[in-house]
Amino acid sequence: MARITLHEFVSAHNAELGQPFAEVMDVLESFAKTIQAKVQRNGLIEESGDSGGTNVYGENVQKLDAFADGALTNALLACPAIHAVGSEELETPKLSGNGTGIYTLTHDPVDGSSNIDTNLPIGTIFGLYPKADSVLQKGNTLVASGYILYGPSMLLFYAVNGTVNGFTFDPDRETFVLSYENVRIGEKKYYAINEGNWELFFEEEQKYLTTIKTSGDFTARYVGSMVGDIHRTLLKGGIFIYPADKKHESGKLRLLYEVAPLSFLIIQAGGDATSGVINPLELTPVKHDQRVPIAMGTKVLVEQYRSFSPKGGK
Ligand code: AHM
Ligand code: MG
Repeated sequence: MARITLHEFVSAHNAELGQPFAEVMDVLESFAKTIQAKVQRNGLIEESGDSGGTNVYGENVQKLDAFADGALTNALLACPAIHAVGSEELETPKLSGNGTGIYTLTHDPVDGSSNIDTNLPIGTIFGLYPKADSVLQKGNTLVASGYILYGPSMLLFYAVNGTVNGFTFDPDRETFVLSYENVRIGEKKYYAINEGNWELFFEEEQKYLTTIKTSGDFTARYVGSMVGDIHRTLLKGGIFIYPADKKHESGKLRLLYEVAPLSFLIIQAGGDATSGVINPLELTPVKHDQRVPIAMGTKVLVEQYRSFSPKGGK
């Protein structure tokens, strides 16, 4: 029997969220296909390489970042279910003005940009919030969140109502089909952190890392694309960390676009997340590009990490 498609799954299992939620998921599916088509032609098409421009953080913008940001933001603004869109690449959030929207969606259109040119996994991260006066909402108000992973196969995972389900793009049917049902976080002990920053790490971080490494129980894995690292952490288990350090007092990753949506998903899959020693979903962003330190993974490993009293969180 043919596997259930994402569209069919949403109608059957998220019916209580009605047509607006189904519309948003349709937009995300369509966007994923557009980006996958570009990613597969990386180096062959115009949207390859560095754009020569910089974003609001002064970082280099890859052509794919700029293309993906426009494609997703515009598709969302045209969706009746959407009230506002915030994006990692946008200076300020955009309002749809359609009068029917009940959701705000935040996205990082292409996360892991430094991996685009080397054909390594990259991703899209999204968080779906109820409409509010501001996009600056606590992660605890998320209705749903998820990611698209552009890897050897394309995957879409999302969390809603306490469950996480994963879908694989089937090129024959040209649609996502259910491949990971009711995902619970794995139990392996992988750790993912950019240890190239060792000299910048605070003492607490160094003590923690020395402890887990001398235990002999852990294996290091680091893609450098958060979606790739979180996907492995979800399926296999482990801990992903991007801490505050002496150079980056709030870490690198953005609360609204990366940290809150992926923390929400990992927690719904039975894991845990911490910003310093604070739950990242309890933090109200003070600005849309706010960065926070983050560790997320299995409950046991996050608890162990927290016991070292890492810095940061506000
Ligand atoms: P980006 O949004 O500019 O792609 O940056 C975010 C990425 C994450 O995907 C990843 O976890 C992190 O940056 C890696 O940073 P580093 O190269 O400092 O290890
Ligand atoms: Mg990013």
